[in-house]
Amino acid sequence: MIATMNDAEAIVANVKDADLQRIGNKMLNKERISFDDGVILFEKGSLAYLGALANYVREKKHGDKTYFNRNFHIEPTNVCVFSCKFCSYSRVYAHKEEGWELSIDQMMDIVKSYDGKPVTEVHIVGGVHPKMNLVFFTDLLKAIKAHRPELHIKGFTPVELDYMFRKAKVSVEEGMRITHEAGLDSLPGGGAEIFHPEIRKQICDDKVDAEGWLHIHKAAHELGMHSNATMLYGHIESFAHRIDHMDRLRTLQDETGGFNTFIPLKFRNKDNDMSHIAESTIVEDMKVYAVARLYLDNFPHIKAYWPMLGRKNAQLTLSFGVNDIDGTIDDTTKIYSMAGSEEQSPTMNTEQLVTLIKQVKRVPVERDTLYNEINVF
Ligand code: V47
Ligand code: SF4
Repeated sequence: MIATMNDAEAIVANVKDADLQRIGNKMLNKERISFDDGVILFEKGSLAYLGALANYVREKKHGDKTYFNRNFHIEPTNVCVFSCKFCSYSRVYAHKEEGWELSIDQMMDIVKSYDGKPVTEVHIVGGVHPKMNLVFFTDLLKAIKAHRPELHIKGFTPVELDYMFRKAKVSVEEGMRITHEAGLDSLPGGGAEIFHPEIRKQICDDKVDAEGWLHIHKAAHELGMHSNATMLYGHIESFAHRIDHMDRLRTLQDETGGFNTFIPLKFRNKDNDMSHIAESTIVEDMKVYAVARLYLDNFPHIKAYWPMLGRKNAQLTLSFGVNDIDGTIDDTTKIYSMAGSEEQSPTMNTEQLVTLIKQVKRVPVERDTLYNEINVF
């Protein structure tokens, strides 16, 4: 813990800048902060100030509890029709011999390799392969549910879903109903990047836009499904673009209440078309987590994705508003190792995750995807 409630009150009372004091008082009085307030926090907030406020909010909401889950990933393909400039992972369709594409049987072999193991979630996300269509994925979802009905399937970003639905010529609502009925339980947060068109045009011009992304999550929420949201930060975006991104999410959350978790994703610069851009500092990373905790007052959880940040930095986030560090993962994702993360083979067993959390004096809680508590350590 870096700050208790009294620490937060003291730090707000003593801050010299009038704007920061006004915003700090809003936080202490549980008032929502405005768009401009969010930008000011990035512009003027010191690491210590933002950390104290974010930790105050985190402890009000969750005390010391820090959630994790037991999950594994399936990445059906890294062949992709799109060409996001930050992506180190995809192989364009024209060079698909450099990529992988898994059959339903191969993916079921992965699922079966977890038989008898206490995983609660499979996370399915990958590139957009033109031959992997709605029928292919609904067959996959049905096969997983037939084999292990209680396994929660969190899968597909709006980038993949938008492409599937268009090719199948179904509306977003119809497509979400079909995938949900086939077994899709919730949506992960990917594909959001930075919503603002000024940035989206430069980093991922050809995939689903902000309105399309939000439409798909809204349709999922209307079916009673939950979902996550990410933000890819630390490249060419401004502070206002980050707040714009969070603001669009906060607005949809006011309407539907369907988001569980917000996950800031630090841009990693290895082997992609944006490698010339320096990665953000650890100070900036912590500020992003803290401002997210302060701005997204209607999001229950803020998650640090340890395979991307590294284990020690993930520990640090727990003092900057974060209350979830994702899952055991079991070396089943390549997205971050290919983009330059220090975690080249991301696996932690439950004991290691529990130790990581306990080392920084928080209480590890194993959860399922919907944050039902399974075990408090
Ligand atoms: O949308 C791609 C990101 C995302 C890079 O919902 C990169 O629980 C950094 O969304 N540097 C996919 N990031 C992963 C994702 C995710 C991960 C963990 C948990 C959840 C969840 C969702 O990965 C993409 C993109 O924003 N990404 N390349 C890169 N070079
Ligand atoms: Fe394709 Fe996703 Fe990579 Fe973009 S980030 S190129 S949509 S795999």
